[in-house]
Amino acid sequence: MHVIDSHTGGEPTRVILDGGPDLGSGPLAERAQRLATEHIPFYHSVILEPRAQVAMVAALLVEPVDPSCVTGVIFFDADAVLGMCGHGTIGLAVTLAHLGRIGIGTHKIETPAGVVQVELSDANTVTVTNIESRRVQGKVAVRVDGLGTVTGDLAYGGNWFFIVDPSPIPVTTTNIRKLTDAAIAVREATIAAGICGENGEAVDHVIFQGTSPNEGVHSRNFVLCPDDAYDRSPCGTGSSARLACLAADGQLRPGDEIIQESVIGSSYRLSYLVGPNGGVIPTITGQAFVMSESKLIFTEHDPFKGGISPGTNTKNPD
Ligand code: PYC
Repeated sequence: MHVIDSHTGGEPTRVILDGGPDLGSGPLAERAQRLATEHIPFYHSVILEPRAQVAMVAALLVEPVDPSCVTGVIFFDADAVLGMCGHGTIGLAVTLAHLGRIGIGTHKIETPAGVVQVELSDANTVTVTNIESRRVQGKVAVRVDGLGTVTGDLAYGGNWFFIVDPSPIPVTTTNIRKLTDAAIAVREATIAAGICGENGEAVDHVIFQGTSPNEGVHSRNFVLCPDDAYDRSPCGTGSSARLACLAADGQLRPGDEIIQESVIGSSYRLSYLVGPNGGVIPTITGQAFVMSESKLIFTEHDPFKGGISPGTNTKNPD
C-alpha cells in the first residue's frame, strides 16, 4: 500500500494511493458507509499506532461519480469515516500537485458530503470552497458533568459540530489535556441529551472558541475529533460550521475575511458567500507540506499488524 503523508497546519493527512479495499461503485456516501461498517480492520491498521499516529486522518482515493472531479476521496480517522475533511482536502491537493496530477488552478474533488473545489495557488497554498454549511440550532444549553451548564451552537460543515463560545477553559497548549477531557464530556452530554442533526446525526466534533494574543487573529479554537484527538489545524469543516454560526448571528458579512487560529497557532483564512439553501458557502485557505512517501507493510505474524487498540492487544487481552 503506497501512501503519501503531509501535514496541514500541523495536522497530518495520509493519502492512500493504492491497496485499499474494493468499495464498489455508486454514491461516495454509500461507499463511505461500506468502509465504516465492513472494513474496520483496514482503516484501523492504516491509521492506528504504531503505523500512524493519533491525530492522523487518512484520505482513501476512489473513482469519482462526477467525471469532472480529479478524484473522489473518503476520509477517516481512527474512530470514524468522515463526511468531509478540510485540512485533509488541503493536504490532498498539495499531494496531487506533488505527484504532478494537478497544476496551479482550480479543480474539483468529490467527497461523501458533496463536491468541493480546490484552488492551488502555489505548491503549498490551497483554498477550499466547501459544501454549503449551516447552523442548525443556536444557543443550546446542556448539563455537563464537571462543567455545569454549557451553551453551544449545533452546526454542520461536512461533519457535525457543537461549538462553545466562549470556551470554558482558556485555549492554550498547556491546557490541551483539560480541553480534551472537557470536550469529550461535552460531546457525551450532547449525545445523552439527544442533541443531533435533522436526521439524527450525532455530534462528532466539539469546538471551544477562545481568544488569540496575536494581532489580526479573529479567534483561536480547540477542536476535538471523533477519535478523541485534537485537531492541530483550525479544522476546515469546523471553521465552515463556525462561519455558518457567525453569519447566522450577523457577526460576519459575506466576503469579509477573518483569520482563525488553532490551539497550536496554525491558521486559516476564512470567508463565506451566502448559500442557495440559507446556509453559507465557506472558503478556507491554508498551507500543507508533503513529509514522506512510503509503502506500508503488513506482515502476517506481526502481533500489531492491525494497530494498537484495546480490542487488538494480543499481549494482554482485556
Ligand atoms: O479539517 O475538517 C477538518 C478536519 C476534520 C477532522 C480533522 N480535521
